[in-house]
Amino acid sequence: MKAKIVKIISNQYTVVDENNQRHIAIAMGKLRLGDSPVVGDNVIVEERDSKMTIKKILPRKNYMVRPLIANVDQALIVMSAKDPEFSATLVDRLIFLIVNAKIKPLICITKMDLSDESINIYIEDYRSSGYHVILIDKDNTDHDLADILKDKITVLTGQSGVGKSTLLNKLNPEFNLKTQKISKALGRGKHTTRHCELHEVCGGLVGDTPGFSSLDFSEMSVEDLRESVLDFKDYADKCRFRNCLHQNEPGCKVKEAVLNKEVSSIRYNNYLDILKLIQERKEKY
Ligand SMILES: Nc1nc2c(ncn2[C@@H]2O[C@H](COP(=O)(O)OP(=O)(O)O)[C@@H](O)[C@H]2O)c(=O)[nH]1
Ligand SMILES: [Mg+2]
Ligand SMILES: [Zn+2]
Repeated sequence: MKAKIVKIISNQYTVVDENNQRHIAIAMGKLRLGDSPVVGDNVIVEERDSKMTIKKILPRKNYMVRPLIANVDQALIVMSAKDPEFSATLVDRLIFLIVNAKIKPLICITKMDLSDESINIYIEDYRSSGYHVILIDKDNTDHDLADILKDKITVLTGQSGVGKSTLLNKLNPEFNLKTQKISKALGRGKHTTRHCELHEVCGGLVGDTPGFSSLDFSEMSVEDLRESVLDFKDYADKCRFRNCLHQNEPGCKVKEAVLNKEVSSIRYNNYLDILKLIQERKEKY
Protein backbone atom coordinates (compact mmCIF):
# COMPACT_ATOMS: atom_id res chain seq x y z
CA MET A 1 0.00 0.00 0.00
CA LYS A 2 1.21 3.51 -0.83
CA ALA A 3 1.28 6.21 1.84
CA LYS A 4 2.91 9.54 2.70
CA ILE A 5 4.83 10.31 5.90
CA VAL A 6 3.44 13.40 7.63
CA LYS A 7 5.05 13.17 11.05
CA ILE A 8 8.02 11.44 12.69
CA ILE A 9 8.68 11.04 16.38
CA SER A 10 11.76 8.90 17.00
CA ASN A 11 10.86 5.59 15.31
CA GLN A 12 7.15 6.28 15.04
CA TYR A 13 6.03 7.35 11.62
CA THR A 14 2.58 8.79 11.03
CA VAL A 15 1.55 8.01 7.47
CA VAL A 16 -1.53 8.93 5.48
CA ASP A 17 -2.66 6.39 2.91
CA GLU A 18 -4.38 7.01 -0.42
CA ASN A 19 -7.80 6.84 1.25
CA ASN A 20 -6.71 9.63 3.61
CA GLN A 21 -6.48 7.21 6.55
CA ARG A 22 -3.80 7.80 9.17
CA HIS A 23 -1.67 4.98 10.51
CA ILE A 24 1.29 4.71 12.83
CA ALA A 25 4.08 2.76 11.17
CA ILE A 26 7.61 1.72 12.05
CA ALA A 27 10.52 1.57 9.63
CA MET A 28 12.37 -1.63 8.91
CA GLY A 29 15.86 -1.57 10.46
CA LYS A 30 17.47 -1.69 7.05
CA LEU A 31 15.67 1.52 6.07
CA ARG A 32 16.68 3.38 9.18
CA LEU A 33 20.34 2.53 8.74
CA GLY A 34 20.50 3.56 5.12
CA ASP A 35 18.51 6.37 3.67
CA SER A 36 16.19 7.15 6.54
CA PRO A 37 12.60 8.07 5.78
CA VAL A 38 11.75 11.75 6.23
CA VAL A 39 8.53 13.73 6.37
CA GLY A 40 7.06 14.10 2.87
CA ASP A 41 8.36 10.74 1.70
CA ASN A 42 6.07 8.56 -0.35
CA VAL A 43 6.47 5.06 0.96
CA ILE A 44 5.21 1.51 0.60
CA VAL A 45 3.78 0.21 3.85
CA GLU A 46 2.75 -3.30 4.73
CA GLU A 47 0.69 -4.63 7.58
CA ARG A 48 2.27 -7.60 9.29
CA ASP A 49 1.19 -9.11 12.63
CA SER A 50 -1.13 -6.11 13.01
CA LYS A 51 1.92 -3.83 12.78
CA MET A 52 2.30 -1.31 9.99
CA THR A 53 5.83 -1.33 8.57
CA ILE A 54 7.51 0.96 6.04
CA LYS A 55 9.05 -1.32 3.43
CA LYS A 56 10.34 1.07 0.84
CA ILE A 57 10.87 4.77 0.15
CA LEU A 58 9.75 5.80 -3.33
CA PRO A 59 12.07 8.06 -5.37
CA ARG A 60 12.18 11.68 -4.17
CA LYS A 61 11.76 14.66 -6.47
CA ASN A 62 13.69 16.88 -4.05
CA TYR A 63 15.02 16.96 -0.52
CA MET A 64 15.32 19.83 1.94
CA VAL A 65 17.60 19.66 4.96
CA ARG A 66 16.28 22.52 7.07
CA PRO A 67 13.61 21.52 7.87
CA LEU A 68 14.10 17.90 6.91
CA ILE A 69 11.42 17.22 4.33
CA ALA A 70 11.15 15.49 0.94
CA ASN A 71 9.02 16.08 -2.15
CA VAL A 72 8.27 19.74 -1.50
CA ASP A 73 6.14 21.13 -4.33
CA GLN A 74 6.32 24.81 -3.53
CA ALA A 75 7.67 27.41 -1.13
CA LEU A 76 5.55 30.37 -0.15
CA ILE A 77 7.80 33.38 0.38
CA VAL A 78 5.94 35.43 2.95
CA MET A 79 6.97 39.07 3.08
CA SER A 80 5.06 41.96 4.59
CA ALA A 81 4.46 45.15 2.62
CA LYS A 82 5.32 47.08 5.80
CA ASP A 83 6.37 46.37 9.38
CA PRO A 84 8.86 44.86 8.67
CA GLU A 85 9.53 46.84 5.48
CA PHE A 86 9.25 44.95 2.18
CA SER A 87 12.63 43.84 0.86
CA ALA A 88 12.96 42.73 -2.76
CA THR A 89 16.59 41.81 -2.02
CA LEU A 90 15.43 39.28 0.52
CA VAL A 91 12.63 37.96 -1.70
CA ASP A 92 15.05 37.50 -4.61
CA ARG A 93 17.63 35.70 -2.47
CA LEU A 94 14.91 33.34 -1.33
CA ILE A 95 13.75 32.81 -4.93
CA PHE A 96 17.28 31.81 -5.99
CA LEU A 97 17.65 29.35 -3.09
CA ILE A 98 14.19 27.87 -3.60
CA VAL A 99 14.58 27.36 -7.35
CA ASN A 100 18.01 25.86 -6.76
CA ALA A 101 16.37 23.33 -4.44
CA LYS A 102 14.04 22.36 -7.33
CA ILE A 103 11.04 23.87 -5.58
CA LYS A 104 8.55 26.31 -7.10
CA PRO A 105 8.59 29.77 -5.50
CA LEU A 106 5.40 31.71 -4.79
CA ILE A 107 5.35 35.22 -3.37
CA CYS A 108 2.87 36.18 -0.69
CA ILE A 109 2.76 39.84 0.36
CA THR A 110 1.02 40.36 3.69
CA LYS A 111 -0.12 43.47 5.58
CA MET A 112 -1.36 45.11 2.39
CA ASP A 113 -3.65 47.16 4.65
CA LEU A 114 -0.55 48.94 6.04
CA SER A 115 1.11 49.65 2.69
CA ASP A 116 1.16 52.71 0.46
CA GLU A 117 1.41 52.86 -3.34
CA SER A 118 5.13 52.14 -3.41
CA ILE A 119 4.53 48.39 -3.03
CA ASN A 120 2.78 48.31 -6.43
CA ILE A 121 6.09 48.71 -8.25
CA TYR A 122 7.26 45.42 -6.77
CA ILE A 123 3.97 43.60 -7.29
CA GLU A 124 4.02 44.60 -10.94
CA ASP A 125 7.70 43.73 -11.27
CA TYR A 126 7.22 40.16 -9.98
CA ARG A 127 3.99 39.55 -11.86
CA SER A 128 5.33 40.76 -15.19
CA SER A 129 8.40 38.56 -14.64
CA GLY A 130 6.16 35.50 -14.38
CA TYR A 131 6.04 35.00 -10.59
CA HIS A 132 2.80 34.25 -8.84
CA VAL A 133 2.04 37.01 -6.30
CA ILE A 134 -0.64 36.59 -3.65
CA LEU A 135 -1.81 39.61 -1.64
CA ILE A 136 -3.04 39.38 1.95
CA ASP A 137 -4.43 42.00 4.29
CA LYS A 138 -5.78 42.08 7.82
CA ASP A 139 -9.24 40.80 6.93
CA ASN A 140 -8.81 38.96 3.69
CA THR A 141 -7.07 35.82 2.75
CA ASP A 142 -6.72 35.52 -0.99
CA HIS A 143 -9.03 32.71 -2.09
CA ASP A 144 -6.44 31.81 -4.62
CA LEU A 145 -4.33 30.55 -1.78
CA ALA A 146 -6.69 27.70 -0.88
CA ASP A 147 -6.50 26.43 -4.47
CA ILE A 148 -2.74 26.82 -4.51
CA LEU A 149 -2.25 24.71 -1.38
CA LYS A 150 -4.62 21.91 -2.42
CA ASP A 151 -2.92 18.53 -3.03
CA LYS A 152 0.57 20.04 -2.63
CA ILE A 153 3.34 20.00 -0.07
CA THR A 154 4.16 23.60 0.78
CA VAL A 155 6.80 25.14 3.02
CA LEU A 156 6.64 28.71 4.22
CA THR A 157 9.60 31.00 4.42
CA GLY A 158 10.09 34.58 5.57
CA GLN A 159 11.44 36.62 8.48
CA SER A 160 9.70 36.56 11.80
CA GLY A 161 6.90 39.06 12.18
CA VAL A 162 5.75 39.02 8.56
CA GLY A 163 2.53 37.15 9.35
CA LYS A 164 3.19 33.48 8.62
CA SER A 165 1.42 32.15 11.71
CA THR A 166 -1.46 34.60 11.27
CA LEU A 167 -1.92 33.42 7.70
CA LEU A 168 -1.88 29.72 8.51
CA ASN A 169 -4.17 30.25 11.42
CA LYS A 170 -6.67 32.02 9.19
CA LEU A 171 -6.59 29.12 6.74
CA ASN A 172 -6.76 26.45 9.42
CA PRO A 173 -7.55 27.59 12.97
CA GLU A 174 -6.21 24.30 14.34
CA PHE A 175 -2.76 24.95 12.95
CA ASN A 176 -1.36 27.37 15.55
CA LEU A 177 -2.75 25.44 18.41
CA LYS A 178 -1.10 22.27 17.21
CA THR A 179 2.28 23.76 16.33
CA GLN A 180 2.53 25.60 19.64
CA LYS A 181 1.81 22.40 21.52
CA ILE A 182 4.49 20.56 19.56
CA SER A 183 7.15 23.25 20.03
CA LYS A 184 6.50 23.20 23.76
CA ALA A 185 6.71 19.42 23.91
CA LEU A 186 9.95 19.34 21.95
CA GLY A 187 11.55 22.39 23.52
CA ARG A 188 12.07 24.51 20.43
CA GLY A 189 15.60 25.62 19.76
CA LYS A 190 17.22 22.26 20.11
CA HIS A 191 15.10 20.54 17.50
CA THR A 192 13.96 23.39 15.26
CA THR A 193 16.09 22.43 12.31
CA ARG A 194 15.45 18.71 12.44
CA HIS A 195 11.84 18.31 13.28
CA CYS A 196 9.02 19.08 10.92
CA GLU A 197 5.45 17.98 10.75
CA LEU A 198 3.13 18.37 7.80
CA HIS A 199 -0.33 19.70 8.66
CA GLU A 200 -3.40 19.55 6.51
CA VAL A 201 -4.36 23.02 5.32
CA CYS A 202 -6.96 23.55 2.57
CA GLY A 203 -6.62 20.00 1.30
CA GLY A 204 -2.84 20.20 1.08
CA LEU A 205 0.08 19.66 3.46
CA VAL A 206 2.02 22.55 4.96
CA GLY A 207 5.24 22.28 6.98
CA ASP A 208 5.13 23.75 10.47
CA THR A 209 8.74 24.94 10.37
CA PRO A 210 9.85 27.79 8.10
CA GLY A 211 12.49 26.87 5.54
CA PHE A 212 15.46 28.68 3.95
CA SER A 213 15.92 30.85 7.04
CA SER A 214 19.72 30.77 6.88
CA LEU A 215 19.96 32.36 3.38
CA ASP A 216 22.98 30.18 2.84
CA PHE A 217 24.69 30.41 -0.56
CA SER A 218 27.84 28.61 0.55
CA GLU A 219 26.92 25.41 -1.31
CA MET A 220 25.86 27.16 -4.50
CA SER A 221 28.11 27.41 -7.56
CA VAL A 222 27.90 30.24 -10.08
CA GLU A 223 26.36 27.74 -12.51
CA ASP A 224 23.70 26.76 -9.95
CA LEU A 225 22.92 30.42 -9.37
CA ARG A 226 22.64 31.19 -13.08
CA GLU A 227 20.08 28.38 -13.49
CA SER A 228 18.07 29.62 -10.52
CA VAL A 229 16.94 32.90 -12.03
CA LEU A 230 13.70 32.07 -13.83
CA ASP A 231 13.64 35.59 -15.32
CA PHE A 232 16.62 34.74 -17.55
CA LYS A 233 15.19 31.54 -19.06
CA ASP A 234 14.03 32.96 -22.41
CA TYR A 235 17.30 34.81 -23.03
CA ALA A 236 20.15 32.81 -21.50
CA ASP A 237 20.22 30.23 -24.32
CA LYS A 238 20.82 32.96 -26.88
CA CYS A 239 23.95 34.45 -25.29
CA ARG A 240 27.08 34.22 -27.44
CA PHE A 241 28.87 32.07 -24.88
CA ARG A 242 27.18 28.97 -23.60
CA ASN A 243 28.66 29.44 -20.12
CA CYS A 244 27.77 33.16 -20.04
CA LEU A 245 27.26 34.47 -16.50
CA HIS A 246 25.51 37.57 -17.85
CA GLN A 247 28.08 39.77 -16.14
CA ASN A 248 30.42 41.52 -18.60
CA GLU A 249 30.53 39.02 -21.45
CA PRO A 250 30.05 40.31 -25.01
CA GLY A 251 26.91 39.19 -26.84
CA CYS A 252 24.98 38.66 -23.61
CA LYS A 253 21.27 38.53 -24.35
CA VAL A 254 20.27 38.71 -20.70
CA LYS A 255 22.05 42.02 -20.22
CA GLU A 256 20.48 43.27 -23.45
CA ALA A 257 17.03 42.23 -22.17
CA VAL A 258 17.65 44.15 -18.93
CA LEU A 259 18.54 47.28 -20.93
CA ASN A 260 15.37 46.80 -23.01
CA LYS A 261 13.35 46.39 -19.79
CA GLU A 262 12.30 42.88 -20.77
CA VAL A 263 14.07 41.42 -17.73
CA SER A 264 13.68 43.08 -14.32
CA SER A 265 16.69 45.19 -13.38
CA ILE A 266 15.80 44.61 -9.74
CA ARG A 267 16.26 40.85 -10.14
CA TYR A 268 19.32 41.29 -12.36
CA ASN A 269 21.10 43.48 -9.81
CA ASN A 270 20.23 41.12 -6.98
CA TYR A 271 21.60 38.28 -9.11
CA LEU A 272 24.86 40.20 -9.71
CA ASP A 273 25.29 40.78 -5.97
CA ILE A 274 25.00 37.07 -5.18
CA LEU A 275 27.18 36.17 -8.15
CA LYS A 276 29.96 38.42 -6.80
CA LEU A 277 29.51 36.91 -3.36
CA ILE A 278 30.06 33.42 -4.76
CA GLN A 279 32.99 34.52 -6.96
CA GLU A 280 34.75 36.22 -4.04
CA ARG A 281 34.25 33.15 -1.89
CA LYS A 282 35.89 31.02 -4.59
CA GLU A 283 38.93 33.32 -4.79
CA LYS A 284 39.51 32.99 -1.07
CA TYR A 285 40.11 29.26 -1.17
N1 LIG B 1 -2.15 44.93 9.78
C1 LIG B 1 -1.85 43.64 9.60
N2 LIG B 1 -1.18 42.97 10.57
C2 LIG B 1 -0.89 41.67 10.38
C3 LIG B 1 -1.25 40.99 9.17
N3 LIG B 1 -0.79 39.72 9.27
C4 LIG B 1 -0.18 39.60 10.45
N4 LIG B 1 -0.23 40.77 11.14
C5 LIG B 1 0.35 41.05 12.48
O1 LIG B 1 1.77 40.92 12.42
C6 LIG B 1 2.30 40.39 13.64
C7 LIG B 1 3.22 39.19 13.37
O2 LIG B 1 2.46 38.12 12.82
P1 LIG B 1 2.86 36.58 12.95
O3 LIG B 1 1.80 35.81 12.25
O4 LIG B 1 3.14 36.23 14.35
O5 LIG B 1 4.23 36.54 12.11
P2 LIG B 1 5.26 35.33 11.92
O6 LIG B 1 6.42 35.63 12.84
O7 LIG B 1 5.69 35.40 10.50
O8 LIG B 1 4.58 34.05 12.24
C8 LIG B 1 1.11 40.05 14.50
O9 LIG B 1 0.92 41.09 15.44
C9 LIG B 1 -0.06 40.01 13.51
O10 LIG B 1 -1.29 40.36 14.12
C10 LIG B 1 -1.96 41.74 8.16
O11 LIG B 1 -2.30 41.24 7.06
N5 LIG B 1 -2.23 43.05 8.43
MG1 LIG C 1 5.13 32.51 13.61
ZN1 LIG D 1 24.56 36.20 -20.93
